[in-house]
Amino acid sequence: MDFSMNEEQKALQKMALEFAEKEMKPNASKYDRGEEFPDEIMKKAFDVGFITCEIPSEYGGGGLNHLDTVIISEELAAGCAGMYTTIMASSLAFTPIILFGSEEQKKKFLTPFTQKLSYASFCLTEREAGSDAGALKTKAQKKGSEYVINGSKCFITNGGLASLYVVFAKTDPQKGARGISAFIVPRETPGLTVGKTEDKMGHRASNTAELFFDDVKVPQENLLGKEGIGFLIAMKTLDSTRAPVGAAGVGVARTALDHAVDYARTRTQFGKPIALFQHNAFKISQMATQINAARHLVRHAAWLMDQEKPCGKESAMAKFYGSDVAMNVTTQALQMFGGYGYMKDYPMEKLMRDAKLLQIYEGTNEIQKLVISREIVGPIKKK
Ligand code: COS
Repeated sequence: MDFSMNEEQKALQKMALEFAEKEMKPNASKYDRGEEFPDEIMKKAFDVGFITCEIPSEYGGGGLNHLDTVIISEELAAGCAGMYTTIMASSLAFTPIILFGSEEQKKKFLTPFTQKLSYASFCLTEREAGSDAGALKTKAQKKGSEYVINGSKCFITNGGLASLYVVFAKTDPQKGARGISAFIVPRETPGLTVGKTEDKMGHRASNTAELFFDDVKVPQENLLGKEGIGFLIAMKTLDSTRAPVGAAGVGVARTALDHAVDYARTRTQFGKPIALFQHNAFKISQMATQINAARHLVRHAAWLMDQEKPCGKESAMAKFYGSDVAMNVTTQALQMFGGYGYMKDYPMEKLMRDAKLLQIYEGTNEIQKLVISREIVGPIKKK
């Protein structure tokens, strides 16, 4: 086993860390408070290639593998989880095209993202179909050489800004999950409208919106793969994008621990720095150990993907453990700050709010546990 990073990965990590320190951290609070979209930072993120880092190089992207991506994800989320979400949400929408798109679709739909800053959205979730993704109700009816899409989607990251949407819809409602298909829908398509922008607890520098599809017509060339494999496309995509969410958890937790250690070294109570109290020393050790364990799970899942080995269980483990560590560490670290941790003048409360969403999006942690247990237990015949 070799846990060391190669020279390229070290350079990537350095670049992402410097970007997070210089561009993200100093501006994180401003964009969070105003729930403002960080246009300026995203322009810079585009220029250095983060937004298109996963698009294969033949279409103009960075062509990074999964291990590279989780290394970057940790650094960017350590800078600001909201901005990280904006950057990586486009990758979530690129992934189904990368995995299942034809050569023509990849050229036509991925290349423009590498030439000019724009965003993409992955549109699976609906009001009545969150964890139960197979129950989605948006329909796509074949009429001649077109599909006509009707329905709505919610909680769509980049939803209000995207120039391209990957939309999951039922082409055969009788067939349940096997009746779902995936479509590439450009923003300017008539009938596609953006609804309410959500006012969120955390990740406030990211845009989350509702979408409506009212007789939205797309040519049959925009179908990804073939009819009926939409659910498989969504699941394969999520298998490959969940480890980066775990990595984001590691990044958020790491920043919280760094602040807590700095504070504990300098804050004096009862005549000595609070880091010298055994209670805090134990907390610091536990937080650091959890962060290390989460990072290993994340990198192992990414490594499996790069080897094209099965990784559904490991990706789910990386996602749920990494985000649980973020929640636990931010809560413990805030507690060490006492009253100061609760105040908006300090970075701790934002980190704790941001950690929460990592336990929910890209599949709740309860869904991750279901995925893991199903693989361990295997099929059971009901009596
Ligand atoms: N890879 C390949 N195929 C998969 C798969 C995977 N990871 N997961 C499921 N499938 C296949 C199954 O093998 C099954 O195929 P068959 O119909 O050929 O038997 C089909 O998909 C249906 O699977 P299953 O019966 O397990 O579906 P369920 O409705 O029970 O749901 C979960 C499965 C819960 C895992 C799924 O609904 C899920 O991931 N939900 C969370 C959605 C989510 O993450 N939303 C976040 C929004 S995106 S930000």
